[in-house]
This record gives sequence, C-alpha cells and structure tokens, in this order.
Amino acid sequence: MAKTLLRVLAGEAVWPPPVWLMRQAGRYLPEYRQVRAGAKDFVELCLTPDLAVEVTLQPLRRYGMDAAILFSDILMLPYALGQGLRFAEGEGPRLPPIRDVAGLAALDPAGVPGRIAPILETLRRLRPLVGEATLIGFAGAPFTVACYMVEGEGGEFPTARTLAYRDPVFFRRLIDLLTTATIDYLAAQIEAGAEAVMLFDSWAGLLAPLPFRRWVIEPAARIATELRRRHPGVPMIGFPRLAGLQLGAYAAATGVQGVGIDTAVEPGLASQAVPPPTALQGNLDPLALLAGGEAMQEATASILAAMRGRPFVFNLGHGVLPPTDPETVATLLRQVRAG
Ligand code: 1CP
Repeated sequence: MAKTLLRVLAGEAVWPPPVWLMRQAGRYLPEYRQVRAGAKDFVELCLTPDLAVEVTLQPLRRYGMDAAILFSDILMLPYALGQGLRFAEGEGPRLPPIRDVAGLAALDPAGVPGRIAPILETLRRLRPLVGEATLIGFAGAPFTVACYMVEGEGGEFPTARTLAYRDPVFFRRLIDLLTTATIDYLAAQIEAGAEAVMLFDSWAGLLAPLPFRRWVIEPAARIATELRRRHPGVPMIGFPRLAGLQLGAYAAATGVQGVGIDTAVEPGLASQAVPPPTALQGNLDPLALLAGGEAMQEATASILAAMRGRPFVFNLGHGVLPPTDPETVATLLRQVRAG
C-alpha cells in the first residue's frame, strides 16, 4: 500500500486526510531550540546532516506527521550559487544584493553541486528513517528567490518588483538562471531520496496579472514539465501564496499534482478552481493554531467539511508561528485524524 500522502497526490480522496504542517520543525519545539543552540548559525544547521536529519525527524516523533519535509531553507539555493547568505539574529536573512547583469556574472552555478552535497546527504540518510511518512524535498520558486537575491533581505521587495519592470532583460536572465538551477536542484533531491517535491512561491501574490504569468506561472510550468520528464511519477506541490483568482490558471498551466492554498483562500472556491484529480493542501490560519481552543476547532472543522470527498492534504495556510504551544499542535492532529 502506498504512503497516504502519495495516494492523495495521485488523485485519491483518502479520509481522514494526511496531515503535516509548514515549518513543522522550528522554534516552537523545545527539542529544536536545543539543537539550534548547539549549531554555529542557521546556515550551518542546514549544512550539517547529523543536525538537519535530527530536526527533520523531531515533528514525526512527537506527532507522527504524514510527511517529513527536508530541514533546509529556500535561500540555500542563492547560497549554493555563491551569493553570500547570513541570518542576522532576530532579523531574518541578509544577502549582498544583485541588481544588474554584472552581478549575475559573479554567480557560480558550476559550484552548486559541491555546495548542496550536505543537503543531499541529509536526504539520503532520512529516506530509510521516515517510515510511513512521505519525504518531501523543496525549493523556493524563482520569483520568490529572486526577490531575496535582488532586495538582499525580506519585506515587500520594492526594489526587486520595480526592477522587474525597469530592467526586464536583467530580471528575465535571473529568473531563467533560477529556473534551470531549481530544476537541477529538485532533480538532485529526488535522486537522493525525496518522494515528492514542493515549490514555495511565498511572494507570488505581490505581482500584477501580467508579471504573475511571466514570473510565476511560466517558470513553475517549466520546472514541473522538466521534472515530469526526468522523474515521471514523482509528484510536485506548487504553492503560489496569495495567488487568489489565479489559482486555477496556475494549476492548469503547470499540471502539478498538488496545489498549496494560503490562509485567505475559501476552500470551496479553491475546490472549484482546482478540480480533482489535482490535490489541494492547506489552509488553517497559523493564528488559529496559535490561539487554539474553540477558534481552532471551528476553523479546522470548516476546512475538513469543505474538503471531504476530494484529494486533500491538511496543512496550515503558512508556517507554524514560533510562540505556538506544542500541545495545541497535538490537539489539532487529533481533530484532523478523527476526520
Ligand atoms: O532561527 C531559526 O531557527 C531559523 C528560522 C527558520 C527555519 C526553521 C528559517 C529562516 N527557515 C527555516 C526552515 C524552513 N524554511 C523550512 C524547513 C522545513 C519546515 O517547513 O519545517 C522551509 C520549507 C522554509 C521555507 C522558506 N524560507 C520560505 C517559504 C515558505 C514561507 O514560509 O513562506 C521562505 C520565504 C523562507 C525565508 C526565510 N527563512 C527563514 C526566515 C526567518 C525566512 C523569512 C524571511 C523574511 O522574509 O522575513
């Protein structure tokens, strides 16, 4: 019998649905904070297989999640391309910004295999350890990763989004470079043991319709098509966060097996926009999980009611928030598993 998450991504309406949570490994877990305190910094944590394997498995041990997502970060691809990356304590990521074609020439795509080797080693070690859980590899989508590479930090990315209009030649080259690098990176993750892959386009919803098609849908379609060719049968989940009414166009153009839906999406409407056999994945508000109690119960029940009978993976609409109580996560899992 195939793993439940893989059955859902093959189009089956498994009930109760499989469940995992974005950022299920992270600061809300005391056992994560303990490992994190022993690593020099976050980048080193991602690049040390002993530690990355351990934190990937922590939420499986505690909750028996139906998926293990590789512990890494979407910004490890810019790191692997030779752009400096550091996580400023309490402030988020910092990269030396790249804003012109000359900046692109300084990147080192040939160095990627060497720099991602420890990440692939983490996957190779995880695969025999995940049991009935599905091992998910991931990457950031080209647009979201480009935002950080151009801006040099998080936020609303005013420089990156303006440059996409002002210097389309530069932006096109950056997106094309990232599309190619992402295909190779995800293919390498599959070869190292990932059973499904997820493409995080966290900032897709910042784009107007024309750039959304150009910088979100087209690169995701290229990535999905090429991965299907190289690794037929390995499913992909696309997560174009805050895509709104463009969700259906994204699903149709990419042919992904699963679409992640964010907190703002009405589940019934998503179900119409993205019909079976494509699976949906989401979308409990991380704040409802933080609050717990009746608010969480009501929100969870309404998602389950809307998704019953179609291929569905229960998840959050965005990542677990650090102040979340681990006990509340256990309560959520019990409700989802009761169907
Ligand atoms: O201090 C710490 O311990 C670091 C916090 C942290 C963690 C736990 C960061 C920094 N990244 C991660 C892990 C991570 N990031 C995973 C691992 C697996 C899991 O889900 O359990 C994944 C899939 C990501 C993906 C990621 N990183 C995204 C896409 C999803 C999303 O949340 O929108 C994005 C946008 C990032 C960038 C990033 N990495 C870390 C931070 C604080 C941020 C956000 C920066 C910002 O824009 O402010």
